[in-house]
Amino acid sequence: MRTDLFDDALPAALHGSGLTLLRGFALPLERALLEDLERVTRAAPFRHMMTPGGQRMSVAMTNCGEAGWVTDRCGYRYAALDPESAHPWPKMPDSFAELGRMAATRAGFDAFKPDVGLINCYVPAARMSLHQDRDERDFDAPIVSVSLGLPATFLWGGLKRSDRPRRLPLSHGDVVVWGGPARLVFHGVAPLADGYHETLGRRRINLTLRRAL
Ligand code: MD3
Ligand code: FE
Repeated sequence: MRTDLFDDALPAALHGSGLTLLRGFALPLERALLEDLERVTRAAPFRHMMTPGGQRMSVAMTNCGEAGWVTDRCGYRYAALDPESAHPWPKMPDSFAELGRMAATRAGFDAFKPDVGLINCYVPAARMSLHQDRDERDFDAPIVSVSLGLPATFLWGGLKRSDRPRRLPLSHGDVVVWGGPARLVFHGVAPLADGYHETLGRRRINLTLRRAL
């Protein structure tokens, strides 16, 4: 039995799931997004954070906006200051906020105003294990995710960690809106396959736009 979600099975699985897949939605904004990404990461460089259990994450992260998602030996939280610099995180670029708003509107969420942009950087073999995003204040707001660079296999689970995840391929420019019943599902990213992307090189960047505070 096939359990992956390439083309044919996907539309049916998406129906009523709360997940809206917008293939290529970020492409018209590619230049602005990459320029703004460069500005943010110059002010707040990618870093490998530590999980509360003491593991160094294979994904490097940074943030922009009113606060940033951080993890260290004390736990996970949103923090107003970048712990590396003790300065506020860089301002959320208009291109990010506008893309988040437009994608959320397409998915049926009006007036989405993200206050945090978490930026993940994957190199080949980097991965993110199954988890829920539950450090945000309001689960009624969706999370908008923007994939850039190398393709990845996104793992889309259920409300229990033990639910077998579906595999959803995501590539450069794809945008996903997770809301309603999809907001608290377990999810992750399979180890990144090696490759080279013409604008981002040997990396995948994922931007998540959130209403966290
Ligand atoms: C489903 N990032 O940063 S984005 C994360 O590709 C994270 O870097 C992955 O999971 C990445 O927390 C996946 C897609 C995503 C983001 C948030 C979600 C899926 C989600 C929140 C709830 C349900
Ligand atoms: Fe997540």
